[in-house]
Amino acid sequence: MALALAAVPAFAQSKYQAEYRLSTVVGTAFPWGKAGERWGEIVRQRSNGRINIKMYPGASLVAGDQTREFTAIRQGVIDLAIGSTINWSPQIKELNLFSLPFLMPDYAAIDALTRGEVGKDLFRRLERAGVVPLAWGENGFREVTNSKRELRRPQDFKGLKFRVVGSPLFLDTFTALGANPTQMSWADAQPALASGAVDGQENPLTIFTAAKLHMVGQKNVTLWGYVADPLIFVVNKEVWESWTQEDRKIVREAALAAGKYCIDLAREGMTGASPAMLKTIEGLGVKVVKLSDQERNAFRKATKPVYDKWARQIGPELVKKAEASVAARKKN
Ligand code: X2X
Repeated sequence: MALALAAVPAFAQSKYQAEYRLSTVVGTAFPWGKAGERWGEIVRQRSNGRINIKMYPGASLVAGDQTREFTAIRQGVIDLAIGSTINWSPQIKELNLFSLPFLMPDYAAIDALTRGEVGKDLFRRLERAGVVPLAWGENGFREVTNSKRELRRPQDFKGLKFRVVGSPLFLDTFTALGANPTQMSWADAQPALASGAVDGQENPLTIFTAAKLHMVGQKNVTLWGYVADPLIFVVNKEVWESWTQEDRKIVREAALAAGKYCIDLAREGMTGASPAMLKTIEGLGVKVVKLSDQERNAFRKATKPVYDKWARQIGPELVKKAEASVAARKKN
């Protein structure tokens, strides 16, 4: 019996599924979806097809309700996911960290958090919640856009209707600026912008261009860099444990490679004195406002009470650690 078992390849002894479902919010027109595709490709190739990952963009495994994605991973409705810290923050309150207004002034600050002690703390937190975190990716700095006017000062937000993402922190931030925020999924955001039900939204510029938000009236972009959302590659725990050590290594290394690819894509054309991405967006007939330090400080001040309130909810120790990591960062 023992002999017969030894002759069976290790993977055939455990229960491998015909397909593993990978959830993302957006598809392959976006760095996020491209990273999902890449993750699946590397795994399929290196595992000789043992692990066959199929991507389900549009958070379609949870009927588009991206704030339920994390729960669905835990329950096994989703096998793997690349998720935004924002979308999972209703379940993991510590992930709200990245949404604290003006915590991260630049890319080096994001890296200082995700690659340092804070990143490790957050991965431990996710493990305690019953998922297996493998790597970081990036959606990007979330810039604010609208159909009505240039936004340079907090008072310019007054009375404007904004679509915001699923964490209540965003409701507080936009309310503090005198705007009217409404929470909705990304799937609902686009028709709401098109019909004028909302005036504006906030998202990384890669989302702006790939989703063609200039076609739904978004003629003003303000670069305020108030928050950025990293992405996290995770696997459902039971699925992970059903794989051999060799296959776990393949999936982990592929996630790290796809994560790096995602971050590179998310930052492409965004830096330098005259970033290519801004030229592209201006070429679409969109007015781009870049805030001076002084103008940015007015927003920092206006949103300070939101920062303080949420720092208490996230956990003052974690927030202090994050602030210290940002202060000590090596500038890129
Ligand atoms: O819904 C959004 O704005 C998006 C696509 O950026 C996220 O999933 C956080």
